[in-house]
Amino acid sequence: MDLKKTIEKLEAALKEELEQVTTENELQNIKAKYVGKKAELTGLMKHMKDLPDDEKPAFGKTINEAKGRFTAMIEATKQTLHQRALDEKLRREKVDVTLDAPDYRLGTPHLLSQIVEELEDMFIGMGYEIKEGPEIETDQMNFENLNIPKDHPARDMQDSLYIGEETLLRTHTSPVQVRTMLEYGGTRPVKIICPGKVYRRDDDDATHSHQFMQIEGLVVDEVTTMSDLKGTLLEVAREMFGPDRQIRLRPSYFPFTEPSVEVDVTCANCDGAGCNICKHTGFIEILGAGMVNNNVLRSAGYDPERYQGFAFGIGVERIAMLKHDIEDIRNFYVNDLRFNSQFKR
Ligand code: FA5
Repeated sequence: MDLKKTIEKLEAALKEELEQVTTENELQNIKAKYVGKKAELTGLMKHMKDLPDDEKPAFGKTINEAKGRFTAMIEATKQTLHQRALDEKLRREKVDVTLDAPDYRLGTPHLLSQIVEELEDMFIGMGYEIKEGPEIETDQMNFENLNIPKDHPARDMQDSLYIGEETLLRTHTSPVQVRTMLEYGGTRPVKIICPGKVYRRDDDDATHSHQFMQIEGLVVDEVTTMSDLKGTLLEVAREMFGPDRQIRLRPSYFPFTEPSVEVDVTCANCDGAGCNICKHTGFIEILGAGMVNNNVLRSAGYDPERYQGFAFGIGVERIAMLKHDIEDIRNFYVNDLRFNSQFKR
């Protein structure tokens, strides 16, 4: 047997197989075939016993050297395969940092919530507490305690949605004022605002909705005057419509206030000169207000000889519409993102 030739043949065959190999599993099989226990190369050692003693060391050495070479060739291929797999993985997972980021749609509070929050911040700054109450109210709280008995014509001013004989969806947030006065029991001053949803049997149109939002305010103290009310409402007008706004109080009627006023603000569009928006009056109506009627104070346990109060009720949609020139109140309720997303905070 020509050992050298046999090894050369094996080496050539191994080389060819290593050039073809693509996976580590295949490489494992090749390793077993060429340098494993049952490999042809390993089997050549069996011929050693037939050789004269002086040839044995060289024969063994040649086989061991070949085994070392074969193993090194296999190991090098293993490294190549490994590197190739790594390159492929990196290529697949490559991040193109020059690509545009995905367009995430960031949410924003609804315009009505924004206006409520702005007004809440302003009133908290003036020492008011925020009070909330139930949307399903008793006739007693919604009307009777506000000086509107059952047969009173003023009930027609607020068409109501009754749920039972004595329960209804509140038509305004004024019952929260009643509840707070009753809670305080006529013994301590009140300074609150009540934001929330209210409901009326109004037909929906561009300026009316059967459900809308109000913020009402109530201050009851030992010395509370109409000029306090006026100063407070001027602050509201300036916070909402800009620092140069003026207000005007017009006599009005609410059963729960006496005297009652309607409050107009100078038109932000024409600055009071008169334009289409303010119907050439220079003013736009924004809310109702007045000094709390003595009957209301009395029925909540406050002595009108000692306490006076003022109250006001703001329609939140109305403010939002004036502030942002929105023509139809129904835009607030249809959840059209094209509308809502215009009012990013
Ligand atoms: C009241 O609800 C009184 N409680 C306000 C008040 C409180 C006056 C304290 C005096 C003292 P009025 O019905 O005018 O008043 O409603 C107040 C505001 O709610 C109106 O100025 C208007 O902006 C808004 N509003 C009334 N009805 C509707 C409706 N159907 N849709 C949208 N907004 C409305």
